Formats: sequence, structure tokens, C-alpha cells
Amino acid sequence: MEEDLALVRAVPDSFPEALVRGPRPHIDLDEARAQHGRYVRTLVDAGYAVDVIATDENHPDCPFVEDVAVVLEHVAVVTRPGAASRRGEAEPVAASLAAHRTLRRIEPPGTLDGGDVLTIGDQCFVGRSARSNADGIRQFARFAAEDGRATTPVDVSGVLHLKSAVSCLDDQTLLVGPGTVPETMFAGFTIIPKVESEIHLASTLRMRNGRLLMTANAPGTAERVASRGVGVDLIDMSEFQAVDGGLTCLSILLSN
Ligand code: CIR
Repeated sequence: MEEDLALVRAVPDSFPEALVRGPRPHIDLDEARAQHGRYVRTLVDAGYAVDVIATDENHPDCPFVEDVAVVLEHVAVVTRPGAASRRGEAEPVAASLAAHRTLRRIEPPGTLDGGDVLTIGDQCFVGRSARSNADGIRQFARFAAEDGRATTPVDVSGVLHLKSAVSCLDDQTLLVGPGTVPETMFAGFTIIPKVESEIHLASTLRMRNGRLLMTANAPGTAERVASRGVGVDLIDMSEFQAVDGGLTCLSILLSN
């Protein structure tokens, strides 16, 4: 029987030192762990078997597992994150994925963050961001082609990753932060704009039970999405948002 698996990584004591683009925020570690616990419970309730990878104190950003591997149908691409301080996060995640997929690896000088890869059906859109460079995108495109998928690079501005800008509500509908990507790259999709003041707050995670998890501090955008008949669940992830994280970045979801 097909099983849907979620890989997550526990929050280290060093999490308040996670990378951040703006001024360093105050992070409440207990609250971060409580929020992570609720995120994991939501995945369990949605029917995922959750594999919790041990944390790593030397890597404050390690709960953001999405950035170190991209899982396709047959292969998993182990990335080489754009931030050098994050490169040591990949191996335990790769070890866990090796049981499920053939591994491919992004090699220097390529860099790629999984947060820049948006897969919809047989298409992969990859953000050209501060974290993912042209060589990394070229290497990724080769691996995606092995998996039968075409890759389209997309310029990203004003946010960390492509998936901070664009998320997928279903195979035809995208939620997009106005001004973050050239929308012409997504011709053929229905585009729902995020509420302007919520561009950095609204993020989504599409779950196997057909429901959409959304961040609770972007109510205008959640309302816009719910009014289309999508079943929305809200979650407070403020401590992860404070260091530029969204909802997809805290898990890697895969089917077996
Ligand atoms: C970083 O700057 O790398 C982390 N503090 C946040 C990463 C968030 N990842 C994601 O949205 N895919």
C-alpha cells in the first residue's frame, strides 16, 4: 500500500541563531518547539507517517529540511545550499532518503536550496535567488530530466526563495506574492495574489488529505483562498517566520 511520509527535523537549542535576512529577532525557543510540535501533529492527523531526524546543534537552521533535498518520483536531489553554514545539514536527511529514492547530488560550484524548487506535475520551476545559482539550476535540470520533468528557471526578488513567493494550491492554481516573480512565467495557471501586506507572512502547505495548511497571521490571504472552496487549516508559526521560514520548508513530503 502506498504510504505518505514526512521527514522533519527537531529544533536545536541553537535555533535562535538561525540565519536571517533582516535584523536579528528575539526567538522564543520553547514557543518554537511548541509550534513545531503542532506542525508535526497536523501532518500526523493528515495521515503522514512522520520520521523525525535528530537535531544538530551545530546547525541552527536544520529544522528547515526542505532546503537540503528535493524529492522527485524516482530520484532525490541532495542540494548544496547557497549559505555555506547550512551545507553540513544535508547528510542525515540524505541518509534517511536513501531508503526511498536514488540519490543525486548538486556539486560545486553549483548551489541550490530546495526552497527554490516548486514542482507541479511534470514541471519544475526553480528560483534564481540569492541561494540558487545558474550552475546549481543546470545540474538540477539534468536530474529532473532523468525523472521526466522539465525545468524552468524563474527570477525571484524581495523574498528568500521561489516558494516564499509562489505556492501551489492545486495543480492549476498558484498563490503568488505580487511583484516577487514575473507572472508571465506561470502562463496557463490561475493566479491568486497574496494580500500585499501579507507577502512575507502568507505561506501554504498542500497536504495529502486535500486540505491546505496556512499561516495564521495572514488572515486576508487565507480568506481569499478559502473563498474558492479550499479547505484551509491555520497554524501559528511565528518563530520560524521570524527567521524567514514558511510552511513547506519544515518538511519533506514523499509517497512510497
Ligand atoms: C535560511 O535563511 O536559510 C533559514 N533561516 C530559513 C530557510 C527557510 N527555507 C525555506 O523557506 N525553504
